[in-house]
Amino acid sequence: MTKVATFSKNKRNKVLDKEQLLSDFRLAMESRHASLMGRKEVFMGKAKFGIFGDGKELAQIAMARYFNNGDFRAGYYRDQTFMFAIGQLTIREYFAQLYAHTSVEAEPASAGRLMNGHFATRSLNDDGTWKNLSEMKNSSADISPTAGQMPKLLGLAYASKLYRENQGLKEFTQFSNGGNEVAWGTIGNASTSEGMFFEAINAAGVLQVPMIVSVWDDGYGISVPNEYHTTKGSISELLKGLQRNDDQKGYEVFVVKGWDYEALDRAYENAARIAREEHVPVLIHVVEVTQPQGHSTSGSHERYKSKERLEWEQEYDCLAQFRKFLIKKEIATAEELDQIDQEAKAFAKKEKDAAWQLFSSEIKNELKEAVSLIKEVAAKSQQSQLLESIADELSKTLNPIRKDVISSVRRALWILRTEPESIKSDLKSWYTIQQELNEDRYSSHLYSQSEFSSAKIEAVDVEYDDEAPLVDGREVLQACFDNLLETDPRFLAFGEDVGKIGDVNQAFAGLQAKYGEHRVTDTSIREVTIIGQGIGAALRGLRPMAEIQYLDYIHYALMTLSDDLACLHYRTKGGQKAPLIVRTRGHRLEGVWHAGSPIGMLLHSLRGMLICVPRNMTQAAGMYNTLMHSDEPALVIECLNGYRLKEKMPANIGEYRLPLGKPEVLREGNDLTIVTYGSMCRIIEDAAVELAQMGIDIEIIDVQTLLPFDVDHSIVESIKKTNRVLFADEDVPGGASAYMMQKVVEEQKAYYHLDSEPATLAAKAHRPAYSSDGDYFSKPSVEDVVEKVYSMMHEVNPNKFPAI
Ligand SMILES: Cc1ncc(C[n+]2csc(CCOP(=O)(O)OP(=O)(O)O)c2C)c(N)n1
Ligand SMILES: [Mg+2]
Repeated sequence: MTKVATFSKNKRNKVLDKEQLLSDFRLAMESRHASLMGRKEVFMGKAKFGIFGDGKELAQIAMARYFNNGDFRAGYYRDQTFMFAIGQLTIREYFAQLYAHTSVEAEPASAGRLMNGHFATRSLNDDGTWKNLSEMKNSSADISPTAGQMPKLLGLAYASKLYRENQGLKEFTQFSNGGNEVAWGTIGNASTSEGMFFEAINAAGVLQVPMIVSVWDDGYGISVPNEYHTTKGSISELLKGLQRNDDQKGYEVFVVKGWDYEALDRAYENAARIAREEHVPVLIHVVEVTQPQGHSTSGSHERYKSKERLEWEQEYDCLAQFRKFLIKKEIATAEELDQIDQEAKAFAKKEKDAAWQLFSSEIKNELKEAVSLIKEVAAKSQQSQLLESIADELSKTLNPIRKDVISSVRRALWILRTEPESIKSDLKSWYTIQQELNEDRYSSHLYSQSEFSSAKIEAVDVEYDDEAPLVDGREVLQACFDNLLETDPRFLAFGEDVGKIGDVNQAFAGLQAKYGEHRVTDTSIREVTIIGQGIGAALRGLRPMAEIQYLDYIHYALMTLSDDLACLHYRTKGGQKAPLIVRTRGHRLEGVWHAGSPIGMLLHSLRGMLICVPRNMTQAAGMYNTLMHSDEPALVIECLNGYRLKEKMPANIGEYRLPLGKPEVLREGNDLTIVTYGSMCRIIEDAAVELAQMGIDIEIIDVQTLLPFDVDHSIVESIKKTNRVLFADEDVPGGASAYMMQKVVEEQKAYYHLDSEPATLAAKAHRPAYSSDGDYFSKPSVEDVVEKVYSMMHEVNPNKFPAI
């Protein structure tokens, strides 16, 4: 693929450099042919779906020219030309993704896990350690939800501000060269209607970070024209108020046509200088962009674009205009450009064919092996005809995929179910090996597989002096955070009210004064970009703690946590990590929006993150210490009602590390096991006292972390003793209590040790009502726990425990 050389300043002033222009033309044509061929591949059945970057070539070539080593992109599915131009995507890799090639070497962005047009560079070495990001051109890993790239874009730009202004970070040259890096965002015109676009745009203006956002405006979002999307039909008109002036900080806003090569070059050169040198954000509204093949392979744009519009799109196709421009300026003749076009087409085809060959030959080999193994076994089987026909049908599959191969083998094994092991053992062991390979291809890397995995962090016990003072819980956290700020310059905390007052419960009290505003920082009220700020900073080697003030407000951020952070490591097959700690507080306190415990919702949407539910601040601090040694993203939910409860101050506050996925037995007992977490621990401990007086001796287990969950299967050991279990929490019925029941009864096979039905006790299905009575009648109380346990014991022995 042709590399684009950088314009030197002097050359640029001459405006046109023949070699450069023709190399840009060649690259643009290669990218265009890749788009045209990509669509055909889908229609021929060689790929499932395609979405392409045709029509955006010129603007992306201009953007790439000013994209330096250390810079980051956060964009969307139209950016193939940009990725080609920065040398981080080859046409062969581009087609490998279209076909879903599962090899990291062939498809480094996602190893076939994402549909085409989802770009990413690999920030990590195979062992999970960081590469030198300052020496690379970087792209964060794309996601499909429109505008979903915006929150992390803010964080990628924010990291430059920290690296420039925080002197303690100067040594981290692997991630930054004095904060000179720009974060480049791209977004479609229609996607700017999303809330997170506006939130990120506003936050970048407030923070004054080097973020350049390009809007590729083709006038449509699939079939819907701009008048439905944007006030005044123009995002730059709408956002005029961003423009900085002599008195006020703000943005630079540029509007430029997507087919005007010279104007694009000027716009991007200026934008890069302003953002890089001055740390001022820039919005570039690229207008008059076309979409020659329509939105994607599902549907055609003739359905919604007028004849006039389609004609205009042909005339103003940026490549047609570029061609006219090159001829007019006598850079090349039409014949010379035709020649380049033909060469570009031939090159794109050669690379496409090579990608197909590599992708399909792997599967064809597997198919051949499977066919010959099935035929071998058919020769010895009673069911040879049936097996032969499976093998024949498989061998005739046009464009076979893995599913064809594996499902045939599985069906052959069904047929062989009554036949002796000896005749089918080769087929079976081949199948086992393939399933292991497929597990790696399609299901690996949900969590860290490196030495920094939380599972590999050595635990250190908490220690106390004889005279350990009793302090408020929040002071234990404060001592923990003080130590983290002192010992790790990469650690920083931010969120609403986290800075000056040290969070609403004062666990950071005094720490901004001690460590400065770059370490402990207030933010505006903008949950999703607080998380994005953390993701972006973590992608660039920092160790941020982003705070969501109350668990009930996490819904605003849930999309980004789920679609971006939780699946980042999985969707890049270990190519990127963002070890962000999300700190929040929840469970019972007061009313609908300060007492929530929607833990099931989090467990279901955040696989890929760790979810820690400490019962007190000592446990929480031990978790934070562990997390800071690991490279996994985590959510820690502290107990809202625990900050003023007294705890003993640990002697080794900076050293002790709580192992994750290890429940703790809070009370030993013989009659029934209660499995719980968080604020419910104290309710159940109080209930245990009452139950003991009734002659019922319960065992209480605090699971401590829900993801991971009891990795050693210790809970079933308790049930082997008590033969009864109750899963109790404050979530809705069937929420996290159901999750725990599945983990223990099914996965740990507690079923075989139960003498009573496994039971759950949760809060009411509605949100908790206000005030203490609201809490009492909404959340499980001591009386609820006592009566639930008693009723279970009554069923066992009605004489000893007569009905209440
Ligand atoms: C949150 C979300 N809603 C809907 C979609 C489906 N969708 C994919 S692309 C698209 C239109 C985007 O238009 P625009 O932002 O103008 O980008 P373009 O494709 O025109 O470049 C829609 C609605 C999505 N991906 N994400
Ligand atoms: Mg659009």
